[in-house]
Amino acid sequence: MPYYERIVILTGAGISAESGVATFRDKDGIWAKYNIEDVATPEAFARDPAKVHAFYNERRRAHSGVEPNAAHFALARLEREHEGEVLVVTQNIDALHEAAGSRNVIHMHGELLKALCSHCGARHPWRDDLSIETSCPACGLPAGMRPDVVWFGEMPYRLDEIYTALARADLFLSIGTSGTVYPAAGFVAEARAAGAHTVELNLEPSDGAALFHETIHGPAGTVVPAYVERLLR
Ligand code: BJW
Repeated sequence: MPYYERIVILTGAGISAESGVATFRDKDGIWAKYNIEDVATPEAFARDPAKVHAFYNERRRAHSGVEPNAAHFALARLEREHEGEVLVVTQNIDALHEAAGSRNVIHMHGELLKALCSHCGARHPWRDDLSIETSCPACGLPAGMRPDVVWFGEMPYRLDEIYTALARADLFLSIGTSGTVYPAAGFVAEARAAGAHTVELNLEPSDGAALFHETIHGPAGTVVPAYVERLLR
């Protein structure tokens, strides 16, 4: 295994599957039970905020019982022990990378344990249920609090930083993502065009599997620790 100086790792729902967090597009995934148009667009929130709050309240409650798995811990170990740069860009809104010890993490689709005030733009750590009656702790106005997540049609967070990191990366790993949601699905092409070696680690070939130099298929909790071990050796 060559030495890589700047590693960018994209993670998706599959890395948290073995922690008991549902994925989106697997046969028993979230989108098999809910319509995207009902719960994951700004239009849905404007039309029926109570339904959208109920969806995220349930996921926030479920989050309190979940723990990182071997894949999250392996990435935290990589950040700790690798001499070069390691950046995790996650599409996940759970807090499992941080719980495992990763520090250099970008949540491009937001965070379940934060709330965002649509009146004043303030962000707050949030563990309780949200409702249309919830007032913003900063501006005091009711009816504007929403989960701090990125819905379809909204701009993902910190894209400038992500594209800068992709342009400098010499290794790009994609872990546990179906490669169906943009712009994340386009990151492999960006990194590859900039000269990075690209590797997919996923349970099965993703939609974009052909774009990677290398593909490793299996559960994240097994293949990620093994890959990290090889990188650090
Ligand atoms: C395992 C495993 C195990 C299982 N081990 N692996 C047409 C073309 C191109 C783009 C578009 C288009 N039409 C619309 C768009 C844009 C749209 C988009 O991409 N749509 C596509 C569906 C086509 N994108 C957007 O709107 C984004 N914004 C944007 O583009 O802004 C630019 C812009 C804005 C405005 C104007 C103009 C431009 C925003 C996307 C937001 C996505 N939001 C969600 C919800 C977030 C909050 C929440 O969690 O509720 O993000 S949707 C959902 O999908 C969530 C995820 O982060 C995201 C990706 O899912 P992920 O992680 O890949 O999960 P799965 O379930 O799909 O895959 C899991 C994988 O794991 C599978 O492969 C399994 O095999 C594997 N797996 N167990 C390893 N144990």
